[in-house]
Amino acid sequence: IISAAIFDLDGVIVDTAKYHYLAWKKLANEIGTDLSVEENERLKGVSRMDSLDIILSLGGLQFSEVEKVAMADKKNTWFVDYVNQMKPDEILPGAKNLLESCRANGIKVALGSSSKNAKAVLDLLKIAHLFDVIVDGTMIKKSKPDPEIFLLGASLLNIPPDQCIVFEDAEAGVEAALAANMRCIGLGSPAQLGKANLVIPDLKNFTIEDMINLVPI
Ligand code: B16
Ligand code: MG
Repeated sequence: IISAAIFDLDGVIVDTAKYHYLAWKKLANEIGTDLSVEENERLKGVSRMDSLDIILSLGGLQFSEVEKVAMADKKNTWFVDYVNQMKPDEILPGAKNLLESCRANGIKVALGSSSKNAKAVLDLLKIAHLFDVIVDGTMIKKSKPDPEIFLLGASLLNIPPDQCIVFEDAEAGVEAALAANMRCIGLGSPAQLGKANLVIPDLKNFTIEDMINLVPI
């Protein structure tokens, strides 16, 4: 049975992934390296400092901890500037509908995002009230693919992990969900998310009936 749905934020509910990419690429260029679209896939679902470490190792660069913190802060300032211009109509197609129908059908709803900006983004989109529990990057020690984020969501909802289903767009997120002993629906390409129980392109035509057919309530 399924009693709770846990949603990733970037790439599932809203396309903030494009703003993360723009801000990281700007930083990469500033320090004399670059970040391709393919390389950027490795940053999805990964914490801010881990993302920076991946960029630096791709570019063969090394900096002190103090310099790295300053770079991560700079990237975040650019990201927040982009996000502040976002409008509620940037919610990805089908996402709000699915959140509302989960609630209408008695399925608990949690957010499981590695982002420290998650609450601010939900407030901007005016959808924070649709979540019973919000778990974000400020509440965890280990980022995806570690299952900590999803296990914390399940425990705050008071629902056993095997009754939870996770919606994820990142490989690290799919791995985190499976490591938490949860079912997982991947949003994106089967080549990247093949480990998920089901991979669909997006939530546009995905209904709660589809979710229930996959795993009966
Ligand atoms: P911040 P998610 C993740 O969010 C993003 O996918 C990832 O690219 C980002 O680095 C991470 O949040 C941390 O974000 O810098 O805002 O704390 O996909 O888990 O919702
Ligand atoms: Mg994501």
